[in-house]
Amino acid sequence: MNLPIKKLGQHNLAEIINNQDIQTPSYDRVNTQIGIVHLGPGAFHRAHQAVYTENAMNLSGGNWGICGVSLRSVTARNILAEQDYLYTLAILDEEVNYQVIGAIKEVLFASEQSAEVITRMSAASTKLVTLTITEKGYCLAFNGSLDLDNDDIKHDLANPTNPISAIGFIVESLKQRKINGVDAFNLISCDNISKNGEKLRRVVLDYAKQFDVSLQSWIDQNVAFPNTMVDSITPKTEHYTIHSVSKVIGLQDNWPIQRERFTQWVIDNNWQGERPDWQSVGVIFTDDVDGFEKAKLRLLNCLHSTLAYSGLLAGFETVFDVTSDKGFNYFISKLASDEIINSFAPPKELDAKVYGNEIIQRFLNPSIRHLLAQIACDGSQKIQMRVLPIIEDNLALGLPTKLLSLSLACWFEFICNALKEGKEIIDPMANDFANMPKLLSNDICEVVETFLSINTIFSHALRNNILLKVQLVNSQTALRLGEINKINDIVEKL
Ligand code: CS2
Repeated sequence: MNLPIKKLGQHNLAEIINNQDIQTPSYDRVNTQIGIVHLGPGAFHRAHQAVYTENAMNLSGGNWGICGVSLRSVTARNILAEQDYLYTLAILDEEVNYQVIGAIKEVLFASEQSAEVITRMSAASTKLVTLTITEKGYCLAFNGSLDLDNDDIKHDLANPTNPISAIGFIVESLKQRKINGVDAFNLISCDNISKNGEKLRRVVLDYAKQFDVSLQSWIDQNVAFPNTMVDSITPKTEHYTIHSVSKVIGLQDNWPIQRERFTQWVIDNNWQGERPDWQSVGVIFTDDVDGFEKAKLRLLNCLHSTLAYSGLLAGFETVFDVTSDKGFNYFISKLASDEIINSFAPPKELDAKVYGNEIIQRFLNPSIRHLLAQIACDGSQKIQMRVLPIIEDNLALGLPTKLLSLSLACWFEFICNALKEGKEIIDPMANDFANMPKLLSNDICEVVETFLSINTIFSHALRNNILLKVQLVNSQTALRLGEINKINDIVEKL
């Protein structure tokens, strides 16, 4: 049984691992202070932002230790606390590399430690608060404002000093900083949301306004909310990951992270404030985040969701499996070339067609076992960021939408099948779908109308667009009648 990666001084760690191919923290980890609080320290944070911060400290030092705040699950805190918050990053590509990450110095579980969370977020030493809380964590109403009917928001408005939402923790700690004369921290959203910083700013200000307009104004004047784009394919950790990584490093790591080699972080550069030396380790600071963000959300994430729902309908399990199928590869390649790459203005340094082809090659990484079921979660939120904006833009520009409609119809059919088969639907709207009996209808026009009637997902314009309706009905009919495994035949007949 391997020694646990536990409370070891870093020199012990490097000596014990004794393998120059495995990088370990080279900064003075023991004496590095916490300068960042991250809300939602899940797999993606630990594979992406924490690694950039680790590399920045290895290169340039600085008190940029991370305090992770788990809002939903106590697992992260319990497992990582047992190993001094150290974990291994496994980069799986043509060659495999391992790096022990020490950037996370503490993890708190918000439900049990809310006072400690606010103390940490209110401390002058905390310069940045970063977030990966998924689309639903922003508690967005359909018009982009704060959803005041959201259960977590209602709780926090009634219990502001003992919040449960990310927004509640952010505003309460900013209030404490204002009262104590401590400068505000800056907020960096790292979620797959278009204009993520602007959306975060809107809900934070809306929430603060419910209490105190002077606090709202202080936040508006003192907190930066840069937009960002984040990218690295990061499958969830599985048992085989724990076993294989622990065997390689010779220590028991109960929560390593696996990721592809490709990684990208693009941050709006129009803000002041302290930050780790991210720029020196590859983070792109630019004034055109919008171009990078659209390229990534509309190509990688739209193709991901398309493969998730169509691939699961066809019985595939992973991104590699379904992308290796010629018919499905043809479908997403045609979707990208015919209906996505002309729907947005890419940044000047990026060729959209080349970028799209490179993404499909990334999906064909045989070392990455990325479960379609993981991508299929939260579809009601994700399609609003990665599919519907393309349909809206293409309809407005007179560009084709039939393959986008097929992608959307695959999600419809995925939900309908799950309801019929009594399978769990992992989605904030799961209960809503279960209370829509017309989704079980054999009349596909009725099914499409029922989905389009959901006004927290579909705009009035989309709901009443005849062309889209016809394309959705044709697509879902083809899915029900045709052989989904011959998706290229369906694509050609549409
Ligand atoms: C995926 C993303 O689960 C999903 O929705 O599409 O997590 C995707 O792996 C990342 O955005 C890649 O950067």
